[in-house]
Amino acid sequence: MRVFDFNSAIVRTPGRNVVNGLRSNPGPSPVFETILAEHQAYICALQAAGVRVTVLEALEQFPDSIFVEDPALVFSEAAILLRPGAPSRMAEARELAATLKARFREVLPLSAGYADGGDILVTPDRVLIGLSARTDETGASCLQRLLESLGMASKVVKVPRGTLHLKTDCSLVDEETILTTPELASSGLLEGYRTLVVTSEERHATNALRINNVVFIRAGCPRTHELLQKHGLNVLPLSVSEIAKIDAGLSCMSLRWFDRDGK
Ligand code: CIR
Repeated sequence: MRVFDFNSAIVRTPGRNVVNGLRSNPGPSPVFETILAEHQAYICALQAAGVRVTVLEALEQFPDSIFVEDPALVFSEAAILLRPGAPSRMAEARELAATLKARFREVLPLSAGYADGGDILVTPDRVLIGLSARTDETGASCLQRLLESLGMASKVVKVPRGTLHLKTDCSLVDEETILTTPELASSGLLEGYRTLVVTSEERHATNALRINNVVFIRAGCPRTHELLQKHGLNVLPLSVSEIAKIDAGLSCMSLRWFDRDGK
């Protein structure tokens, strides 16, 4: 089984308050109805790729709670409840606990520090953990211990300054290959992987999402589309223009795993 073979996912419906999600840049607020449409298209794309999607109800008190990738990390064997680094997002992990306990034999809590799922890139032989404004050294080493207890190797890397999460700038598109920015590709941080490098104009295309035999990419990135196609990949562009206004992309809107019991 490949690390991007998934048959199950969890997403959360955006609440109206999603337009007040955290953002690093000022600018026009996203339009709620368009976020909802982008989210719905994302769910349909997951389903069309062969994934059974559980849709959780909106949480109005947590504007960023549609980004379920950040408060948890899931594998076939177990789930880990993380500790998101933004104070307004901390309690989102608690809101996911019951859902995860109903689906996973083991749900392990991160006991100290902070770690966001957006900083965790799962690759076939190791899990990369990015240190960022959201993930600190204590959280990263706690996570390393939990991963070790699950039989997984990991490596801690530094996310470039000014980048929200590790996966803002890179995504695994096949078992050896990472789609990334020119800076990350030349930084040495992704040593051991083949890199496909986006152009500077399309640097926002690096948060792609491989699901089974398809790679979701952000719509409006023709050169990245071509790059991936030339690499032999089946590419599906999805619009995230409104979600991007609150610093989000494609990986953050779901938790994905392969459920071996097919529950
Ligand atoms: C935040 O700043 O936490 C949200 N507005 C965006 C989170 C995006 N998460 C992700 O890419 N994993």
